[in-house]
Amino acid sequence: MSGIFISLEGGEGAGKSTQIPVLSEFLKAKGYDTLCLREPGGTPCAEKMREILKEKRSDDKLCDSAELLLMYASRAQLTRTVIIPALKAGKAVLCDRYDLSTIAYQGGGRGISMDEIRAVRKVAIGDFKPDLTLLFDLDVDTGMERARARGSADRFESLGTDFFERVRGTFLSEQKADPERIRIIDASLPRDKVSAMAEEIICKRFGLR
Ligand code: Z5A
Repeated sequence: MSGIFISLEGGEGAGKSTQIPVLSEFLKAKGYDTLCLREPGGTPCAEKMREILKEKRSDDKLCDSAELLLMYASRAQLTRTVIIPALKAGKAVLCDRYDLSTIAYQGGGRGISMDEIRAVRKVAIGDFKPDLTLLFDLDVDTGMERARARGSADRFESLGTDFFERVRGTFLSEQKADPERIRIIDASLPRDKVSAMAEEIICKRFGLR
């Protein structure tokens, strides 16, 4: 595949969605045709799964296994019908969250074992992974404050501080285990500094000038 696949990861309010259009413009200026996606979602079917995943309801609470399976159903659909064809066409694909979010949220946050996650991942996407993951790291309180300022909370945003501390801890330990592919960015910095750090990492990783 001749394209490049970059995922953006981090806790809520870390600034991923803010950076995606900036990085897309940056990559366009380097000559890439870009495609910006988000997870869960990104195709009409996967967006329906996203709705179920984000909806807060008291009559039929989503159990942890259903949540895991839906995350991977959405990822399978997006990966196989959109991401892989785009990479084959030479595009730069930027995705707001990908597989590392499942390890952090369903693994670290919910407590689902890595053996179970690996088994479902194998069916959904096999060994496919991003070429580069930018991990936007931010302390939980600041992230929650930023997200709260946006308005009403969805099913994930309503989870407590302990949950998000576990998520952050898992992101950081995964980064330590694979530091070449997962690159950390201090998301507490001003937006333009965050963009500059991300652009520098992308240039080094893909040999861009
Ligand atoms: N989830 C999961 O559990 N398992 C999975 O496998 C996957 C996902 C793929 C998707 O929610 C939820 O699904 C997510 C995890 C779960 N839930 N949580 N939490 P989403 O897509 O709706 O939301 P999100 O991915 O969590 O994004 P977010 O909360 O919108 O965060 P963000 O995109 O990183 O932040 P942002 O929107 O760019 O910025 C937030 C605010 O901060 C905004 O007002 C910005 O203007 C401001 N901001 C941004 N950057 C800065 C800087 N540098 N300084 C100051 N202020 C800033």
